[in-house]
Amino acid sequence: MAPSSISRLAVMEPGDQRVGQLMASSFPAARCAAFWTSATSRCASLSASIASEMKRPEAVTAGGISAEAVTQTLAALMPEDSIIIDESVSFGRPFFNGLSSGHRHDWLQITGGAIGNGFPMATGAAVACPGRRVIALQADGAGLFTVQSLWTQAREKLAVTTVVLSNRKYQILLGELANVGANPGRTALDMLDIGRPDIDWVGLARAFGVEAAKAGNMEQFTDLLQTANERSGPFLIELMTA
Ligand SMILES: Cc1ncc(C[n+]2csc(CCOP(=O)(O)OP(=O)(O)O)c2C)c(N)n1
Ligand SMILES: [Mg+2]
Repeated sequence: MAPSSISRLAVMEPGDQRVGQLMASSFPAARCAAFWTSATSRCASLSASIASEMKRPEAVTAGGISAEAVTQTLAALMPEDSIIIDESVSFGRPFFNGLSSGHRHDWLQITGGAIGNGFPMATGAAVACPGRRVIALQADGAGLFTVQSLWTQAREKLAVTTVVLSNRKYQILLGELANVGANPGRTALDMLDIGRPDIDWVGLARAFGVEAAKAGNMEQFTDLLQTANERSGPFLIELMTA
């Protein structure tokens, strides 16, 4: 959101209906998010009874980062009534099924082909639902479209944990090239690479006023997720996924 929209949002009280209206008018994906919030809340009692029958896994405290290990830690540690924002693009394929063994939660995800709605959706969800922790699973390239949302999260002291999936590339598009049998040259590969220089997500978050730290292995990720859970405001974890 542009800074002008952010300041309009800032004068409203958390939970104010107008926040949803503003989000819907200034960011079309938020309209879909509002729909899903309503749909998922209707399923809450059903998912609660299913979740209570499932055994919650243990957090992973050793080893390298993998999508399965991250899923397990998230399922183990996400607080009751978390709101999960999924813009994990290529990394998070096990997230949806795997997190069903965690506490009862709601799930909001990218609703179409256009990327970049993760950060604003997390921000809007936190404004709409004070008292609940939002956990945003955010691919790095997509996150760069709307990273200024972090400033809103800091200003409004929103309870958002962002996990940036930092592979420093447009991994899914590399996969699409492989799927069509392309043999990309240097120029094509450079277009799908967002390294050189590497983006310092911890520095970026701090610049917007959000506490942040980097996780290079599962021990660090599990520690940082516990730390984030203890915060009342926003926290960003740069998770090194490649
Ligand atoms: C608004 C918009 N711009 C560009 C694209 C094209 N696009 C699709 S996926 C993608 C890269 C996603 O990269 P990242 O978010 O880092 O996820 P990863 O593939 O690394 O998991 C891009 C640029 C799009 N879908 N929507
Ligand atoms: Mg990426």
